[in-house]
Amino acid sequence: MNHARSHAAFARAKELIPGGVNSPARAFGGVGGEPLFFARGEGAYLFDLDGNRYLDYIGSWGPMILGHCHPAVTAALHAVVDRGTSFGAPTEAESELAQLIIEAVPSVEKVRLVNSGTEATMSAIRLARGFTKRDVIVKFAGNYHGHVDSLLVAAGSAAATLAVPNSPGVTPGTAQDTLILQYNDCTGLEAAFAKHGDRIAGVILEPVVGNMGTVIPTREFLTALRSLTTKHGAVLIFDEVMTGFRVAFGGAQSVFGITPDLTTMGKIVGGGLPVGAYGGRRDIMNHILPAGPVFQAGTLSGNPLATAAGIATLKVLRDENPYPKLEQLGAQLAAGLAEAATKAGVPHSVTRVGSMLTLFFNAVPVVDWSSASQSDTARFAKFFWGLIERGVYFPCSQYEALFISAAHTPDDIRTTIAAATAALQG
Ligand code: KE4
Repeated sequence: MNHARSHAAFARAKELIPGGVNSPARAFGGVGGEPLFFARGEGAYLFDLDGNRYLDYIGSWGPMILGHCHPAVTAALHAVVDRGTSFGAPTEAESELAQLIIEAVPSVEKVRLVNSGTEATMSAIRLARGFTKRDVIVKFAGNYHGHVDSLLVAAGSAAATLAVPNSPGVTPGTAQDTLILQYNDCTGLEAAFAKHGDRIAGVILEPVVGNMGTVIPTREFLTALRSLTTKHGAVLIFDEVMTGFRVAFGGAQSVFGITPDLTTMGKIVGGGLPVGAYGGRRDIMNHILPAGPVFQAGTLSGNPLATAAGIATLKVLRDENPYPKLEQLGAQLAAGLAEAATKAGVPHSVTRVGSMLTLFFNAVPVVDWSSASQSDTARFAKFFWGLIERGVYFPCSQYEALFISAAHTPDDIRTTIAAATAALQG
């Protein structure tokens, strides 16, 4: 495949933008080589600058659950763009999107719209601290919640010791109020609450992890989270930026039947435009300015174009219910990838919830970061490029989930499995 125009575009971008990309996830750091530059998307497909067509399994890292250029979304944008792109004043569209979110996610009684998943999680953490008047936030290794200073941290020296920064620019003072535990570790969770329970403002987690590859919580873990946070008066925050409207219309909380106190959202809720949201219990949300004292603001929050795309997307999901189809396509792809890896004699496991899944090049069951991090990333990189050469675009890291859209077909899945089989034999 010819990638000459992507190569030239990358050379130019590197002179203008740090690393030539506006988000490191796009830089192909996990697979080597240079990132592809794209010209357009259409349904399940992306087209790069050199005209190569790919079946797209990144879907903009989750938002494009309907596929690219869904007619309802593009029509909604055309209908509003001539009325003005931003007013910095309330519009009815914001209440319409808020109502759609509240009707879809029962634990959300009130919701605030922001511009990204990071803003949503940053605000939810500040709110949990303001509501409880406590400082400590618990997170889990391998969970990513955006580039929030207090969550860009590494585990302390031993379990249940407070964290240290894992990025320059994050101060020890910021990191010291964060506790990192192991995902699916009920014992560690109980020990942390026993030691710090009266200081824990909130616990934030991905209720299905996508950011170490797809990792599924045990029922015991989710039950322990809910009971311990309730017992100690800590806020349980489900970061559903990725899982919201992805694994089900009501998010992971509707799949597992666990009710968090706050939920953060992003990606799909904006239909590909910049929307984040955080919402939950009315008594907590009413602490947010101007209803309450906890500060949070944003010039473009609830932007008319972004809310139009979000409303159109959620209405299609609500009224056309593509989830049974997404479940079938997900099961078909997961089985096909597992069969291809078995045929190739490659140690692997596949984890999946609905239309988000991961093929781990790993002989052990992946249940947390310590098992995920044993994956064979070199083999993944070879597999990734073998798929690119066959017109299939998987996430450019072993530690990301792939996403199937409602625009994919069973034939697309068969094509993908054939490409994976060939790539693994190569
Ligand atoms: P954004 O600020 O990127 O909109 O959302 C941050 C975020 C928060 N919570 C979860 C569970 C997330 O997955 C994310 C962002 N996900 C990454 C990819 N796994 C976005 C890709 C990127 O960083 O470019």
